[in-house]
Amino acid sequence: MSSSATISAPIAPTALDELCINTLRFLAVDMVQKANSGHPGLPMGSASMAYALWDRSLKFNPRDPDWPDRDRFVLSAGHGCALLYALLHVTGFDLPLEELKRFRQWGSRTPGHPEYGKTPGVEATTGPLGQGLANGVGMAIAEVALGARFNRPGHRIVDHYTYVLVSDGDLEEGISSEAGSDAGHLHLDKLIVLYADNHITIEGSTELTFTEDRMARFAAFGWHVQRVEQSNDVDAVALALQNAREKSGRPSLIAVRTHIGFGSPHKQDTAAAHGEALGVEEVRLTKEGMGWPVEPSFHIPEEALEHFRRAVARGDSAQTEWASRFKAYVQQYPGLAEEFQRVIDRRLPNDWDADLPAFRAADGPMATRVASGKVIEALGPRLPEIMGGSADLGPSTHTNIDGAGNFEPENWAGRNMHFGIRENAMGAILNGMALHRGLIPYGGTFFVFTDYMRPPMRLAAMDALPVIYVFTHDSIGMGEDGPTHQPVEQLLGLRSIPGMVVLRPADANETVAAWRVAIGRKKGPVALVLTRQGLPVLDLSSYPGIPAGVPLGGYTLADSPEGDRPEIILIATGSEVHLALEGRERLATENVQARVVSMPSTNLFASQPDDYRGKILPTGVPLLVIEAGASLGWKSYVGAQIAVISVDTFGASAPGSVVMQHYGFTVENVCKQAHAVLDRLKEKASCA
Ligand SMILES: Cc1ncc(C[n+]2csc(CCOP(=O)(O)OP(=O)(O)O)c2C)c(N)n1
Repeated sequence: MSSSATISAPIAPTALDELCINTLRFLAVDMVQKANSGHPGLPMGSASMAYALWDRSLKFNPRDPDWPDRDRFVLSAGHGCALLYALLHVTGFDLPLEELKRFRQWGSRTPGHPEYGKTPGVEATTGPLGQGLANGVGMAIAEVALGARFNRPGHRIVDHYTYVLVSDGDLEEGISSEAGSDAGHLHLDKLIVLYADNHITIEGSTELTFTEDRMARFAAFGWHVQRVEQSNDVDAVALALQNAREKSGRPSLIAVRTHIGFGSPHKQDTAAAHGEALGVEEVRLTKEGMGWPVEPSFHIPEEALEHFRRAVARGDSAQTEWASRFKAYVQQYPGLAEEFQRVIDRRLPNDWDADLPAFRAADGPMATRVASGKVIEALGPRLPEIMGGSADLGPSTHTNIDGAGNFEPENWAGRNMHFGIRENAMGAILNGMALHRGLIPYGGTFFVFTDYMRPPMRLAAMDALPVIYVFTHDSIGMGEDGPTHQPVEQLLGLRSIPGMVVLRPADANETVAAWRVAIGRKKGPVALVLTRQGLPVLDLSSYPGIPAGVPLGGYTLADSPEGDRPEIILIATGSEVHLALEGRERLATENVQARVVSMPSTNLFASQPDDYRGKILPTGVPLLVIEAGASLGWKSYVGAQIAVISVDTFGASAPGSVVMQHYGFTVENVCKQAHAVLDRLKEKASCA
């Protein structure tokens, strides 16, 4: 096969290379052993290929991990993070040895899987297998898109590679085919994937489950594929990397035959090396067998450290070289240079919202998906950093930017993306684009199909990424396609993701306001949940509270004549707001004075101060919630006689008992909360 090559140059690593590789191996071994938790096998087997990349190719500056033109490195097999932490420490990132000794402990910068934002040099949160690979595709897309926008002849200010290290599990996951197919189709030739082909997963040999020809699979996707037979052959890996960089028009997969738990006399090449500490005795035998001092642990030979730390000077000179190129660019193209800085800093231009429409009652009925499409049209020319599309539902999701061209191999300047019917990869690609910086990515599909992209949405929230989702056909109101296409529990599901802002606007004008929230949110994803069916337009002259109310999540859209003393409050979201308004009028004829609260975002409303929420939903006034979705979740509005001990944020990396304690799962807290409920009830009874 012309696109495949096997590289096995018979060159042994130099003594210094070997010393450095063993340093990485044993740092990882000691980290896992000290924590008595983690995955030593992959780091031991992949240390040599990671070393070949980090020592010979990777462009990075440990002293400025966020330098925009650095190469990206994503460890998709996040369970092997001890290797990444070892690399970050020895090459001089702000990750002291002390942190390596606190691997997987409470509050450390070395959590159980890499967490973006927690550790300098970690480019993406990884752990759910396959996601990191698709993140890499998104990063590579961002690189070529920004290159197309900003590079000029003789001035390449965006010019870097994206490297991803994957394991068997990454390639077994379906998302790897979605993302691999997309990357091949798009000719993303600056994406290079190293595959730790160690033939072992948790349940044993890959012979149990994973026997297809992976190389042929990626070659069929349009990738350039190479095989390195011996992972310890650093020069062969370096050569394969060089070949990959020189290959234009295709992303690269380099399958490297690694050995899980390399060097461990009883665990190498077995699943036993995968997910638990080697054990004191096995650590001793492994170290002895490889000529490594058994004590002290966390040993870093001076010679190795000195060699690794050259990365600091190398990074500094690479960045300095880039800075001088950027300086020349500033002189030649001052406007573009300013734009580049602006998008990298995620600053919005002053007039970004100047063309946003205000809809009138006469424009209705209008589906909120249609209104959203008009907003995207208005934003397109003023916000060149917005870029996105749909998972083959563009004509229904109204996600096209008019006149912005298709993003495709012949036109990386295009901003309309066609993700194909690949929702999971779409979500992860959007994350990669956001992680890269320089773009505001968005993606759309039918709301019910968010079930296919929940893993990347969860990670977008965890990483506080500014990704925008355009989800249409938002309820049973979408009609004929039936229950398979009618979302019911999806609203509740999305709202329950910590940090996810879900907005379900009631009409075209609330949709405009919702988009304002989405564009303005620099940290964290926003899901816009939109109707298929037409809805009346709430004219701003009759409902002037909309623009200020939507960002607060919930607001009084129509009040009772008594103002702050309604007899009942009707809370509604999205299309049901119109029903609430009708209900209010009918109730008035029956001498019941109701207030209508439109609540496009329960998440945003929950984050408002108590006094605001108390004003909108005064204590003691009965509530009627109207929403075409699961009721669970609204129970939090039922009253003061309930207390909940729950987990409403993400977890944290530390031993289980410590985490439980920090989150309030203690006898003391159980008693404290019980007393609080009883006291409140007593107080109520004595007032009665
Ligand atoms: C989506 C997902 N499913 C399951 C897991 C649990 N898991 C962690 S590693 C792993 C497979 C290990 O095999 P491999 O990917 O080859 O890694 P290695 O054994 O080489 O360390 C599994 C199933 C996960 N992290 N993500």
